[in-house]
Amino acid sequence: MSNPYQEALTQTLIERSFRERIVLVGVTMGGQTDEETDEGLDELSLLIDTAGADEAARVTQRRDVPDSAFYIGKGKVEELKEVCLALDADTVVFDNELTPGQQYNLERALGRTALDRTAVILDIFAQNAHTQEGKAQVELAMLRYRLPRLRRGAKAGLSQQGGGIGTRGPGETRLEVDRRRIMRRIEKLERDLKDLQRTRSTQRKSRSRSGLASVVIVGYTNAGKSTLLNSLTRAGVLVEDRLFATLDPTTRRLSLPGGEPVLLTDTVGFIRALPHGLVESFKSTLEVAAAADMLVHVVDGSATHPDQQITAVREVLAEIGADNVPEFIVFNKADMLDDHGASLVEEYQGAVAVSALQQQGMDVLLRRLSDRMRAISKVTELLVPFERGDIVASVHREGEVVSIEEAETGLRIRARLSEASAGRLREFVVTTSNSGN
Ligand SMILES: Nc1nc2c(ncn2[C@@H]2O[C@H](COP(=O)(O)OP(=O)(O)OP(=O)(O)O)[C@@H](O)[C@H]2O)c(=O)[nH]1
Ligand SMILES: [Mg+2]
Repeated sequence: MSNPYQEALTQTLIERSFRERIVLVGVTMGGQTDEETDEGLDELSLLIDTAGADEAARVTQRRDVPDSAFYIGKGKVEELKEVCLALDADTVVFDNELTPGQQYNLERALGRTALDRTAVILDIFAQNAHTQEGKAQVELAMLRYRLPRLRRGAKAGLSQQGGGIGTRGPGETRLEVDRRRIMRRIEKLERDLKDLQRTRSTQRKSRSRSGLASVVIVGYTNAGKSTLLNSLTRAGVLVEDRLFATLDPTTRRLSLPGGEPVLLTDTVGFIRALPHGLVESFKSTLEVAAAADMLVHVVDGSATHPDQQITAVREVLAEIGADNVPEFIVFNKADMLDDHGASLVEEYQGAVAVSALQQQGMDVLLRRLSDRMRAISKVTELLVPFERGDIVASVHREGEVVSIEEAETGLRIRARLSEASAGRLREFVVTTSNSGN
């Protein structure tokens, strides 16, 4: 990569966690249960494993509110230090988001790197970004995360505490220079990404001219989104039992039974409390979901709490403005379930259960998707002169007629038509409205 800053930043985070032994810290707040904290730590452990490090131990605490200086209590900080010493762990990772101040205080008190969940997710994203856009988005997210955390080197920071003479040395100046440089880089990345976004929206427009509807696969990370795209289209997208294996979107054409072909896109997965800065930086990738005609929401049916994953995904969808796009829920990994997903399908109206890996239930999925696509296609109103029986016939052939009534000058036909058909018949089109569903 051309930019030394990104390289250095990525490198720091990767080196920090690479094959390191890490102590996980979980805090159970007010209304939470210990079980929830444990489940959070299980997921953090998976994230850490994906980032290339190992869990050495877990330290937990129950609190009403986070301690402003250390997040956990001072006694807990001592305990944490002892655990780190005993296990020779040189990094601690909090499942909660730390403020830059808390992170700094913890590092000083523990003499070790203190990270939070966001830093681990950023690290994984940095390892998995491959396209120019993906890399730019990750770099932007990392810089935004690092900026408020910039310090003079730890040692300089300690010896120069207290202000006054000695604090305005070269260390301070370098910090300011670093800060300015990072800010300039952030602005440049924001500009570049805006350009890429413009290109993307132009591409989207030309696609909608092609008349193909856009179906976007969304879902919790590791739910099997890429496996589903592959098994439906032989796309050959990388599938791994790791979190965030996919960062860059892939689009393939998919033929639906008895319907028009659609464009099917696989994209980045979501996770509980996806860092806001990351969502913000990934706007251009996530936009495809907001602009979709239909979301195929893939859920890992074998997860401990599929409903919580659904909620987490819907929260991110709302954050990116995709919460009004029709959603089709697909419970995946049915092969792992005793009832093959029957109870989940019963609970979620209109959902289907499949095994993308074993290609089970794919025909039902395709039929249901085709039905849903027809139901959401737009209702076009046409006014066709009485003598144009040929046009009436082609409306019947190409679309689904909702109603026909006689008007003064001809037949008023309301029909669901593809954009392509509506385009061909445009001289007869009066209005187009979304029928919703
Ligand atoms: N048992 C079972 N495993 C599956 C199924 N579908 C996918 N998997 C496995 O689940 C893991 C994740 O699959 P992916 O397709 O990479 O999941 P993804 O949603 O694209 O994940 P990210 O891109 O990382 O967010 C892989 O190990 C797959 O082999 C399925 O139907 N049954
Ligand atoms: Mg994937």
